[in-house]
Amino acid sequence: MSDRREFVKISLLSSAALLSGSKLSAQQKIPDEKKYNTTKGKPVVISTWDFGQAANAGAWSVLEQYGKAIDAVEAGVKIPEANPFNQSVGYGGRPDRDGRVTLDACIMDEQGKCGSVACIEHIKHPISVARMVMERTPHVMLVGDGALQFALANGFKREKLLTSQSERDWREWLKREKYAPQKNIENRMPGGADNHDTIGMIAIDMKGNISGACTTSGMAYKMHGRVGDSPIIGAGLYVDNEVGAATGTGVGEEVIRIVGAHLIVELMRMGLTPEAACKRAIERIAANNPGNPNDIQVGFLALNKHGEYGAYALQKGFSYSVKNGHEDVVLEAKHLL
Ligand code: SD4
Repeated sequence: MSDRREFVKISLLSSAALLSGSKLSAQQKIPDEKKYNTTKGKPVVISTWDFGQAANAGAWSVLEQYGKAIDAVEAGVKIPEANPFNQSVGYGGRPDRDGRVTLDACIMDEQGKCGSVACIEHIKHPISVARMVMERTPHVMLVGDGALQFALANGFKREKLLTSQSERDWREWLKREKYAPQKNIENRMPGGADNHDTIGMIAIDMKGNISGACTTSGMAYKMHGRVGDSPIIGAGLYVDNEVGAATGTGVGEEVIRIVGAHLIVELMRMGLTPEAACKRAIERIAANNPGNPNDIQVGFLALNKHGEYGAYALQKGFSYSVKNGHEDVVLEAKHLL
């Protein structure tokens, strides 16, 4: 079966499952100002990039049925994880320079509980493994073979994640790049946002609780074993139920250097708006790269306890998706350069 036909089949099955599992009628699902208390901005889900819009729809189907934010963000990011045409997340992700698809993911809930997997292979939904690390182990993070063993022991299926398209692209890259990892390879790929980047997602549920998830295949053609910011709590994602949450996308090494998501949450705690906090973090990244800020891209996205959201990027081109009771939009982030 072709990749596309397989994905269409999976999508139809998932929609059917969602519909059959739904307890509310279609009419009750229509957003309603009172029901969703939209003046307070809840519930709301935001995520990185324009492909976040499809993921937000998955999260929304949980939120609108009074589901928990943690369930919403997991359900939401599983959508790009399962999409073989998204070559930066999960199944179909671009491999490392050795041709191996290695995935990074983390999740964090309203109680500050968190779980993470890094450099995990052969598992289509690393976000669900991360959640299981959070819920069934005394640890926060499992990596590589240990993460795979844990997943297999807990019922996850071993699958081939390298699609024919991603394998073809990798073989082409090998001819041109002579096996040397590039700092910001995704910006040189044609085709726009579909061709790059992590999904980071944050949601507030009807009760006002906040959770987040972040999942990626990481920088394309990275060295084997390289881990970016996305599975690192505090760098790629951070949630504090009293304040808000933040996530990001782009060159993970730069995000780790400033512990980006945690920095943004702390700036919001001090009173900055989500956008101002993201901007301040981006300015630090620019300051860390005085010679060559044009070689890198980082975008941050944040949500505060009141449901106010904002984003900021180093360079033009970072989009993010927002869904709440009165809007379902893709927005362009402001940028520094
Ligand atoms: C990483 N931040 O692995 C992730 C991937 C990404 O642009 O967003 N790349 O560094």
